[in-house]
Amino acid sequence: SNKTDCSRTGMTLIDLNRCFNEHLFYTQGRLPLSATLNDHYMAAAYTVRDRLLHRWVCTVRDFIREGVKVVGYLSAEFLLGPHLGNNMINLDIFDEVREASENVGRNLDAMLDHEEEPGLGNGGLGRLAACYLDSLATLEIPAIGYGIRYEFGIFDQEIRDGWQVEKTDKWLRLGNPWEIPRPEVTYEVKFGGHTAGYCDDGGCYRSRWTPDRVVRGIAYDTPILGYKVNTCNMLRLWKAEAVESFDFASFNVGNYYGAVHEKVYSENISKVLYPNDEQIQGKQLRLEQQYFFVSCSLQDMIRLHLAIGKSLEYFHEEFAIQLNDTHPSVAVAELMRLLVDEHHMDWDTAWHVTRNVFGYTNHTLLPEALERWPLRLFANLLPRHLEIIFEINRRFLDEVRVIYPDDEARIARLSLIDEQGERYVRMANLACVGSRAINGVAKLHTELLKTTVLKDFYELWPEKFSNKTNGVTPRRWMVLSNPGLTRLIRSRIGGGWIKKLDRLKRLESYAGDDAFRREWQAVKTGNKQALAALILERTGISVNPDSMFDIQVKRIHEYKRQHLNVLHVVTLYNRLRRNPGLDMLPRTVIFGGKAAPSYYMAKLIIKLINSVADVVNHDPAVRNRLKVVFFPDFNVKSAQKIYPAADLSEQISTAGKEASGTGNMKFSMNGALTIGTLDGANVEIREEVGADNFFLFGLTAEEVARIKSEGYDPRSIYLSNPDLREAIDLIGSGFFSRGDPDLFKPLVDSLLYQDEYMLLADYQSYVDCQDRVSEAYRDRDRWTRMAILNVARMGKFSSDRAIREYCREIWRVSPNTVEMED
Ligand code: DL6
Repeated sequence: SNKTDCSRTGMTLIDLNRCFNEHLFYTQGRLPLSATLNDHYMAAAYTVRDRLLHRWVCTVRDFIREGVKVVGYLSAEFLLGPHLGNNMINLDIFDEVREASENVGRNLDAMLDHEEEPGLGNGGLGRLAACYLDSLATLEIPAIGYGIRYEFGIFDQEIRDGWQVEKTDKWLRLGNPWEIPRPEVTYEVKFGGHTAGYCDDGGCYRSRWTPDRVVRGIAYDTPILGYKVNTCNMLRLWKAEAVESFDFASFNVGNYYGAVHEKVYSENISKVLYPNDEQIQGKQLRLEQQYFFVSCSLQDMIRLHLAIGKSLEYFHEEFAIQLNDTHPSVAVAELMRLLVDEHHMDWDTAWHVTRNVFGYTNHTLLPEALERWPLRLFANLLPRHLEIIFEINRRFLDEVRVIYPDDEARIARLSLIDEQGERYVRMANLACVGSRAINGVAKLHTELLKTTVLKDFYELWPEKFSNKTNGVTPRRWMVLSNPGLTRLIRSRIGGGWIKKLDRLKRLESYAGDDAFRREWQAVKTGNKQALAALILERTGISVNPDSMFDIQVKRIHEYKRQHLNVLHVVTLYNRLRRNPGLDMLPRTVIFGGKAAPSYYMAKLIIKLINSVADVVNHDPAVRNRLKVVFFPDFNVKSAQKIYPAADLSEQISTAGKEASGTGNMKFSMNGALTIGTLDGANVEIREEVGADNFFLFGLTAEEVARIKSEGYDPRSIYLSNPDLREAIDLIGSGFFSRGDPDLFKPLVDSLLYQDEYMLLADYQSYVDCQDRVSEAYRDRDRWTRMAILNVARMGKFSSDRAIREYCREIWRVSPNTVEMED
């Protein structure tokens, strides 16, 4: 019978209790008395997972039965964060599972804390992919996320003597109850070797690729359930294995190491996530990773397509594939190879399919983050793809020449190959040429793309370009992480906003309501107390929950300007030293974020924060009016505790550098006010919440560009601003480095003699703005009113809105309601 036994996945407390105990016994092999925290966590996870799988099989059944168009989201990163709590929310069984846990004598929060998070991403780009999976499922859009099952995700960060130390993230150590290995879903991926031409039976000239290495990709599937719907999509991650895991020929001649070499070599591909954010390293293994997961994913989509009995000519009608940045952009050449070489399609038809199936999202304007691969490296690893890229380029440039005859400079810029000096394959150009749609991730970012890095492509194909401002999921970033606020909002306007975030607007009328404001403040205070306890546990620093929590958490990067925030801290400290009796608003300035292991300046900024913290926190003259904290190992799990506790959100990048930002949205949704520049999505946040409810400072992107072009001189600003000079000189003097003036010299010199990110130009405006922040915070009712209005006006920044736009304007897909069979 295809009837599902309902009680097996029932949603009542009785069903959950029974299921929990059964998993404890039959899955973990434990009696209640001997069960460890991990056993309980696993039993809870499997209990929840059963309910996901029930919905999953129904969703997959519909994929096949309905022949619906499916989104394939290709991303080298998915920064999912812990699953248990989120799945409980989406199944709407949070309270029941809490009770079932208590019934076996285990506190749910301890289990939630115990869960290892899959940190398969660096920051914004990977977390965005995770939010989008949540929204796709919630909006009942058939979708598959494709990526890499890194054995080690983003490193764990420890702080020793103020410095970042990286530790391997062994997230799979205790097993992963959320994934289903699919050993029968595997594909072979070829590397290296050479190509040779031949004539096929029909007399067509073709190219045959003889690789010198073949690796196998194995699928591991994670169910992704939508909020209060039956749609349960999947995230399919590929693990690399050797095709032949043991070379008996080598073993038989006594070469044990030779025998396992292939296995080790192959498995390396999915071993570890590259920890660079907005910075490329150009390592061959990285290109191997990209090609490996792209090839497996395209082969998988082609297999699914053929399984429903359709011809590959219609592939683009059944799938819409999104390239999350250029990391998967080799897909353009790989799809052409699969269609032409393996499925014997003619070039023009294959190109028509390819150009109509892909969309490309750009996530950065920073030149150092634009991917390009040395031609030699590319040719050695993917010789057939290079041939295909040359052919695409030849045809493309012929078209360009017709439109822009004699404009050789433009042709050189548009070419897929960079020919100045050493030759490179330009991955953004490949993505643009091979995609039907190109988008940026915030209004300003999209405009800057059109006028700077992708200007030539915009002039060529303006119709391909659109903006899709990022969004974040309110399920994880409000309901799960801020239960107090969720409860309070529900008490006034119900829960409809969780799926239709625009409905938060209804809170506006409570901004002037005294009782509501008191309750609001109580929620915030509770969240701050919880964070204070966590800070004490992680750093030994005790902070005062009555002080203003001023927070900057994000990757450490010079363009994000954590050191501008430090300059403000030192300025406040100098004021206190100068005037010990100063009536200063007490502030706790909290930083968190990882630095790429090879990014020296970013690591030095972490050391600077910790060094300043050490001095300020121990100076008796400060009398708790200023505290500085570096929160170690910022990740999704800690983020869920940090955003809800913030009063002030620091979004202070140099205008024109941050593509969008998504932390800015999470803070604001949790009732923090923003101090920020007109950069990325800050511009739109300010538009939505109103200029009066946003602390704006700094140069605009246009001013930054103009001043740069006219010749920027940071030293003259330093010389003419006594407070700035005092702050920089104190750092440079060795005051924060036990008398060593050399420690922070590279940072100080980079500010004084280069200041690429124009901290000095924005310093005074920032400090003045911070003074206005302090003033506003003193009037607690005014502040709370502003915070309520911020939350009420965050509707636009739900990832549901963003995904609806992608569905309508790029993917042309529609929802499919999944019915459960019972
Ligand atoms: O779009 C998601 C996120 C943006 O919010 C950030 O502003 C942007 O910095 C980030 N970009 C990257 C770039 N990585 N690459 N390439 O992470 O994307």
